[in-house]
Amino acid sequence: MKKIITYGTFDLLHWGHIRLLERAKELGDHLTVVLSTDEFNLLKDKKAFHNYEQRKYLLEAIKHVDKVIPETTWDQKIADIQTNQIDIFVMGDDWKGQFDFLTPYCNVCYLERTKNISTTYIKQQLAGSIEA
Ligand code: C2G
Repeated sequence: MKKIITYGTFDLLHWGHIRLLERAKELGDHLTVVLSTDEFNLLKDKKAFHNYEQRKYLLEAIKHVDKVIPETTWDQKIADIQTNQIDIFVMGDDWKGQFDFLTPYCNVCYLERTKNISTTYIKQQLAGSIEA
């Protein structure tokens, strides 16, 4: 069984996220998503609209996703790869090069980021449409 892993906040789930998960799963047989906790998001300077449990619930409903576990630190990736016997680490190419240190432990694959959609864009559009 070829095992894939990816990381993220996945807030306000949109088709860019789904396309990433879909393409990641196509690389193997089992996809683990390591989901940023609300506390870890603070370290990423992110404030998710949906909390961890809500984001986890959404991800677990996606057919491409087999397992969701928490991301609590920047430093857990090597242990995650070893513990979960991962073959391929996948991230969008906005992270290109950032995780090459993982190549001794598994293949590292950066997939093209989907253009013209992001959680930030959604928030900005909604903010603009709602009267203050
Ligand atoms: N993504 C994408 N296309 C978009 C938006 C996001 O392919 N239009 C990808 C990102 O590249 C990432 C994944 O979807 O691989 C999740 O995106 P975020 O939730 O923004 O993840 P991020 O905050 O970058 O967290 O330790 C790694 C971090 O947890 C990554």
